[in-house]
Amino acid sequence: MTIHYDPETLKKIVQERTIDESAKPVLARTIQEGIETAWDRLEAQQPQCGFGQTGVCCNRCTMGPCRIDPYGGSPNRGVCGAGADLIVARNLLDDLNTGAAAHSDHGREVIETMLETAEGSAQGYEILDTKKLMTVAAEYAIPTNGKTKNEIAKAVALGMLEEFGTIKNFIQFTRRAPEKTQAIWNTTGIMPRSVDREIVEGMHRIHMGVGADYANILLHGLRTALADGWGGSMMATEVSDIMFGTPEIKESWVNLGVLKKDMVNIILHGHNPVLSEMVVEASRNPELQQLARDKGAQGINLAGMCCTGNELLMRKGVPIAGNMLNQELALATGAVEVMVIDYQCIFPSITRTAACFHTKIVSTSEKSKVPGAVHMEFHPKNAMETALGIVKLAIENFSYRDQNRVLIPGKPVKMMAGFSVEAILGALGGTLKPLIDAIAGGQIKGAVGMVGCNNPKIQHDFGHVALSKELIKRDILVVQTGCAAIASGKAGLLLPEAAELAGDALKSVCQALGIPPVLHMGSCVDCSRILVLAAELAKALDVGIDQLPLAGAAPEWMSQKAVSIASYFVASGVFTVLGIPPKIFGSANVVNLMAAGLNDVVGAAFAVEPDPIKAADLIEKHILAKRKGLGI
Ligand code: CUV
Ligand code: SF4
Repeated sequence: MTIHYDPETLKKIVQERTIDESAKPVLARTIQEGIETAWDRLEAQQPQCGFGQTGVCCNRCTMGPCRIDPYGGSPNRGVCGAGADLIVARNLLDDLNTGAAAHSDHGREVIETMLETAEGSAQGYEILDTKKLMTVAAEYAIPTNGKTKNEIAKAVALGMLEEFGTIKNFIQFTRRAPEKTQAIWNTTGIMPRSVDREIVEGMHRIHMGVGADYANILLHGLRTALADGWGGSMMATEVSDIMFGTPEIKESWVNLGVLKKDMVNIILHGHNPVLSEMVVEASRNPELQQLARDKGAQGINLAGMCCTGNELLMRKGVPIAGNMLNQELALATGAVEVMVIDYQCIFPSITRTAACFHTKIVSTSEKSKVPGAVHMEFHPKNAMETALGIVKLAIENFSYRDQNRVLIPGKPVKMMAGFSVEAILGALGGTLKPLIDAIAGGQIKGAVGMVGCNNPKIQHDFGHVALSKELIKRDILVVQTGCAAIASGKAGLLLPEAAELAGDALKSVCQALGIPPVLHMGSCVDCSRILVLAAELAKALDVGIDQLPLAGAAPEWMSQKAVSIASYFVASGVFTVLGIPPKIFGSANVVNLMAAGLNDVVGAAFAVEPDPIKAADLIEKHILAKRKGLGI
């Protein structure tokens, strides 16, 4: 069915939805052909529920559901007697728990894969980065003398798995934080004890009738978030590096234009690299390459999406088709044989979108099945077999593609990625000193960690790109992960040439080092790399992280994981600006605590500012104040 819009109206709708040039023609197609997308579904949800938006809706027990008048009227208590403060705080902790659990469960799977690899029961994997393995083994006080690589990896894996439910009452990687920051966590009582414990306790605390003190609930939220950032996520990053290699600076390509009309296209979407790394291997299999040619294709083309894409980009240079709001558009190109999904941020309706074309969705995780998908369940012990099977399925599906319906718009944009902390150190000549000197000398005013998703409530990629441009113009270095980094890639900000858009001082630093003014540090779990970088800077200056001229930003966030990330940034001492308001405005007390009170607890707080210029103003003001505090 084709719906006819006059060209001006169509252009206007597309314009309002995205700034991603390669996405625009495909978005227009979805509108004309009635292929439903998140933007359409957001429209269908209007007006969204005001109780939900302000966080005052509670559905925790069967005396409810209850809702509080967000403007202080009646009703002001749920059936159990809970008021707005408690309901809002519990809902927020619920989101945070879910986000911390998602990151950490992903981390656990990577660690289990390393364990099985070390024990020789996984298929196709090896321990790639022995140097990092040794560093981490030393942190865990694991003896390495006379031990084989696999023996050490096994001990590290077991040591980390223990962190999920340990009774030693701290998570090892929290020791990477500067002492002053650790002291704040100890004083406040938010030093995370173990990953699972904080999440489970968080779930306990939101049960009906467990505590009525909103502040006490939110403090535990900070502890849970720290267990994610310095625990589950950091372990996911470090073990992925040990298994698949610590990222090095490399070039690749981004946007829907990375799909190829004459090739078998496989999109790898989701978050966990353990299977997708094997798909990369499988796609190089000579027999499958031949099979692809036999089917009339030039070869096999892999493209990443969201954070699985970021993981593959960082380590293997695999091009990226796009971020969260590109997932349906990638399918609507009609050029995708298979979209492989693991988990998180995958639209549940993705198989409906795929059904408009020949595309097959292949689900691979026992935890994440989707009706209408081909389920090819992945486990470390059958990893290579599964990956080969997936590639073969894609090749066979190529024959069913209707080339007349293929719409691959524009050309991909070049980008630079792979900025792990190790790679940044490498670019600086092995020490942070040049960076510290540049900050102290004012060539770099400060740095911002920009993270998080897309959200159809704001023009796709605009939040990330506009804020990034505004910050670099003010000589503030930007480091990014997740969908934010992909947005910058599409906008050309991840190139050394983008230094032209920076202020003169930052521009000269970037040009001297040959780096972009916006650095791609990886996937969402790799926000832990930002923590490590901040910790190293603080330790070099003998201060707490909260004293550094740093800030966080999540201009287009949507997921519960983003709640956890933003919270561990703040709990680590990093002022963080959100572009999308969190669902807390039904409680003035919760808002005050989050936006101000936390300054006295952890030395940082949140702000909400959707306007990129005003957000940059807030950030710059904060950074200048921190510089003053340091006497620079
Ligand atoms: Ni986590 S950043 S949508 S894919 S959490 Fe998913 Fe990475 Fe947001 Fe983007
Ligand atoms: Fe209502 Fe209280 Fe039950 Fe929530 S926990 S649904 S506020 S009675």
